[in-house]
Amino acid sequence: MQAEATAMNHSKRGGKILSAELLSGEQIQSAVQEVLAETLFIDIHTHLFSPAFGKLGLWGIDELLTYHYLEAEFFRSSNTTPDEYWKLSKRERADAIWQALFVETSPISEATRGIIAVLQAFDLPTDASALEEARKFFRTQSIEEHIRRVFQIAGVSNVVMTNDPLDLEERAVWLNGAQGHTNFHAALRLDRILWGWPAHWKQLASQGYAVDDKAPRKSIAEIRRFLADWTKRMRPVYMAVSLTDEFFYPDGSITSRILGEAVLPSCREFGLPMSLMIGVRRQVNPAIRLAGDAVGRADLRAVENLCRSFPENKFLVSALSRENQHELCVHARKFNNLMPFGCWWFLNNPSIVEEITRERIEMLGTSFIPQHSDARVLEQLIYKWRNTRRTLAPILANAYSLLRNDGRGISRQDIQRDVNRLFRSNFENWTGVLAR
Ligand code: RAT
Ligand code: ZN
Repeated sequence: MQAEATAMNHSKRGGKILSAELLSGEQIQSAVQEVLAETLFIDIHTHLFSPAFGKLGLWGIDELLTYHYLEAEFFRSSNTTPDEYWKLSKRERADAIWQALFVETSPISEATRGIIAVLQAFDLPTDASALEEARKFFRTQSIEEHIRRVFQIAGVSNVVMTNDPLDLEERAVWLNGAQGHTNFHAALRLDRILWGWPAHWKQLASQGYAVDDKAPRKSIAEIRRFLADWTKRMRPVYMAVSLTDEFFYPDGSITSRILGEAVLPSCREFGLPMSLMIGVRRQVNPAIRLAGDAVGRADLRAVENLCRSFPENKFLVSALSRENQHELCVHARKFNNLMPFGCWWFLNNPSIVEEITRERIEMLGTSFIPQHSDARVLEQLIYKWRNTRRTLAPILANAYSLLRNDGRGISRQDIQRDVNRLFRSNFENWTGVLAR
């Protein structure tokens, strides 16, 4: 009787598996793939901009090819020196990169393969000797419609931008009124304030905030006033900073003081999480500009101290070093105000994403956010999310197969609930924002 009922549960009705039916071992894999393909994700950290920001929003083939991940690879495969390269126009740089990394070599690295996937998504030649056809295609797109199409192909509904209130171009747009795009959300990025204070406090002073280089108590109140003004203006979904591998809390530095006395109290006041991206080593090779940052292992006791000292604050944390991933999971088990997110930058490669995500599932179940794209150029959403889905499908399927072998049936509904949590509701609940 029971065997019969189980067989029924495994059966397909009219070819379609009903969502509450228990899946067989073979069905799990395709159900996971389908659910991942059909669920629209929230991309919680990008460097994209809504159309209101005009030229700040990057898209098209020349921007895609001059992505700093590809520039780093270009200098390894070309005799062009950085000095020579920076003298070229954007178009000439894109041509040089195409020639070196796509014509003279097979584009098998993660970042180069991504370009191929984007070209293929728009039915453009992936093996052309020049870029004219691709350029013509992008030239004829209108941005609003193109954004809709890219989001649809990428399977994302909402993206979070990175918004620097001290960037003059960006500031001008914000001062002009809200950016008002329902699918783009702001994140108040505080690098120049938190670690760049000595070089940037004057900008706040010139805007009428009574601050000085040492950020004494009086300045702290003024920084909070600045954060309140910008929170009102941007309506961010979180505040954020990227920190070096040497970051520690508390350490008596200006960064530590502004974080603990101004930023975190403001986050509490406005109900916003604080995103900490930890582990960059800035400009180890300044000659290659944006591509010149590296990675270092951080001391994540800083995160432990923050989560314990500020139990009312919520922290979204991404660590750049592979060596920090296990302890980040352990800290998340200790502190429920800590949400690990993403496989950031140098970690966003299938082999490493796989390792990190398996570990997170084993240690945290579904209480983490597996990935963000970090896209700088619109169409990167297509390949980055395609790769995430491809890498995650077997990992999730394996987790469900193990569970099934251990005695718990799995339905498509269960999978849908979990995928929603990982790629949507963990973020929605954490930020209190219900994405549309
Ligand atoms: O991944 C990147 O593109 C880096 O250059 C950084 O922008 C990093 O993601 C950051 O947000 O600081
Ligand atoms: Zn980023």
